Amino acid sequence: MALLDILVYPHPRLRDIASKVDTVTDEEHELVKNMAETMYAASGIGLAAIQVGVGKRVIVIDISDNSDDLLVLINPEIIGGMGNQVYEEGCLSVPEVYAKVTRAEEITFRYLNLEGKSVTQNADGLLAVCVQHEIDHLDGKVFVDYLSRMKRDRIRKKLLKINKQESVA
Ligand code: K1U
Ligand code: ZN
Repeated sequence: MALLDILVYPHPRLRDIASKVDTVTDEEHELVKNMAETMYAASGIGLAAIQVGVGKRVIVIDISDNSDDLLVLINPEIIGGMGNQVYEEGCLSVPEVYAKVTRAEEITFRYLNLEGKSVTQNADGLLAVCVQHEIDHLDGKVFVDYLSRMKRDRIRKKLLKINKQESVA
């Protein structure tokens, strides 16, 4: 297993649109293992392949208290949504920034599991937020896109400054 580098906003590859996986092979199994390891090491509850520079529609999520309930979504699609909820979101690609985002409260989503089988599932609360946040990543969208231009610019400048300091240190 290997820890992968997480791209930091405003990295241009976070704007890439991920491609569908044709067949779930050993390559996807290996990617999922490494993504899960990377997510747990970073104390995250989700990670999309785009965030580690891989343009495939693959997501890992674990919202359990003990980090022992990994959900793997391949080619996920939201097929239904109801209501609204506001949640203070974070993102491993936007370190130390938290902001309220409004999303659907309840969703129905469909995906392929690691065995390549199609699964349809309902979610609400944090899982619904996380699935929507991660699917956004696969479509080149970051949660700060929901904020005002002023807030987004402030975050962009702050992270560019930190990145610059880290690259000369
Ligand atoms: O970078 C990511 O996409 C992962 C992200 C998932 C997420 C968290 C909260 C709301 C929406 C999506 C994170 O894991 S951020 C870090 C984190 O562990 C966390 C932040 C807020 C609440 C719970 C966890
Ligand atoms: Zn994120």
